[in-house]
Amino acid sequence: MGIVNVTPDSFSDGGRYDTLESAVEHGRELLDAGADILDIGGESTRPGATRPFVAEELDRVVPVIRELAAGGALVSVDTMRAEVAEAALEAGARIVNDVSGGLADPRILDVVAGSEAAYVAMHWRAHADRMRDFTDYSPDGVVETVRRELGERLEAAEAAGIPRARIVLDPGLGFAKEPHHNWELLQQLDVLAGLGCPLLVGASRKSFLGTLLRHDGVPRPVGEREHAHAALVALLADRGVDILRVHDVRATRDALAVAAAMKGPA
Ligand code: PMM
Repeated sequence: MGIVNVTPDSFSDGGRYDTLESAVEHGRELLDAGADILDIGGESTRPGATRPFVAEELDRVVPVIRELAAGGALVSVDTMRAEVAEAALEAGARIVNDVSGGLADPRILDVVAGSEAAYVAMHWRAHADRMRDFTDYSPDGVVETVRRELGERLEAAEAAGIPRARIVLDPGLGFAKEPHHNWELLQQLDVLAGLGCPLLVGASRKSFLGTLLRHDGVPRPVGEREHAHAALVALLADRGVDILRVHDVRATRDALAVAAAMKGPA
């Protein structure tokens, strides 16, 4: 899944693709590099970000989705809002990627249920301006707690009428998580796979990679985390992850090719 952030303020690529032309061109580049899915988002979820108005979010994503879907791309919309999900589906999106797992705007579950779309439910606890206050995973630890809380979101989605076969789960790396929480979740993805749905993982350019690579106490800047991410992708190849949400599709494809070659002929 290649990322197209149509936002002025994303932590990783804010402002680079915030016009229709640049976003569509970027989407096409990601497809050429081997993306199977394009994830189009109009709201930055970086820690501390403030939310755009609904009209702003709609203006950002709908034209980009319409154009890329019309060109034959499998498009996902990255939104927490029912209204945006509905407009995106009308414009041709076939996946709703909801980082809040239905908590921010529960009506989004009804919108997806009333469509044929797939639904990505990510583990989430609070909006970006407050998520740093929600990193306590005691007493059970992050893996067990995320499994339980994601399980609740899965139940809510099914109760709203979304069949389990259309639901994908995501540990939500970096969302109300300290760096060590992200590593524990990555180490024990099998626990989340036990919930019985495909898994999506989004680690690309995230700050826990920057923290890992810090030098003299300074985290590695966002644009210089790609090699570490490619190494992670290669190591995740055998861990039952179904969808990787990434900025650099080519590096991801290369890492997967290396991992496949090391496994030997099928
Ligand atoms: N991360 C971001 C945005 N959307 N969606 C899913 N399903 N999983 C993620 O980990 C995720 C997401 C934030 O990263 P970005 O600003 O680089 O898009």
